[in-house]
Amino acid sequence: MERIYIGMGSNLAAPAEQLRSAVDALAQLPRTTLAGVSTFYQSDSLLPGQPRYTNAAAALDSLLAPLELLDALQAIENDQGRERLERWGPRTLDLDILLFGNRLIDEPRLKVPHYHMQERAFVLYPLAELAPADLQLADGRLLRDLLAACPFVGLERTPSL
Ligand code: A4P
Ligand code: MG
Repeated sequence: MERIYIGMGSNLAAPAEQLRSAVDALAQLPRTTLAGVSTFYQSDSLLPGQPRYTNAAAALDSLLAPLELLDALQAIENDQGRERLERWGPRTLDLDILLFGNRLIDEPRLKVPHYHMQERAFVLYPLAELAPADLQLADGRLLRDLLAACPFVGLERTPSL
């Protein structure tokens, strides 16, 4: 059993509803227990001209292998109507594997820890609600140091239920 943290984001088609549906789908994954869900947060898109995002994090305890989990997450994205028209385009649902146990993964389809997490308040602050205060990433970085370097700016808590 490994502890996995998932970053969730949506900026189309009722984003908070999308995240709620995604949480339900995560809870149904085989050989997996949903261990927690963060507050939902709204923020502006990193790319101008897109609708605002709603983001959250989820914690899973799972026996799935990393690529099995990635396949399952992409199936959930597709079920919720994700269309990959352009990289970084608006999306009904984006599910990213932030951390997978204590693994460093560098495969063509999967890089863990997730490459941009350190720059993104909308990833780090939800994650910090679920992870232990002294969490150390597989590459040695401390979550606390990433948070200290990434101000809580532009995030707005939003009702999650
Ligand atoms: N992939 C590699 N590593 C991972 C991982 N750790 N988790 C591969 C999940 N997937 C991973 O992802 C492209 C490919 O990345 C996958 O096929 C998988 O094999 P994608 O989700 O299809 O494409 P994407 O989301 O358009 O690209 P990317 O790089 O994931 O975009 P980001 O970084 O997610 O940025 N602003 C706010 N406020 N909130 C947001 O959530 N998100 C984006 C999208 C831009 N601006 C935003 C937000
Ligand atoms: Mg993604």
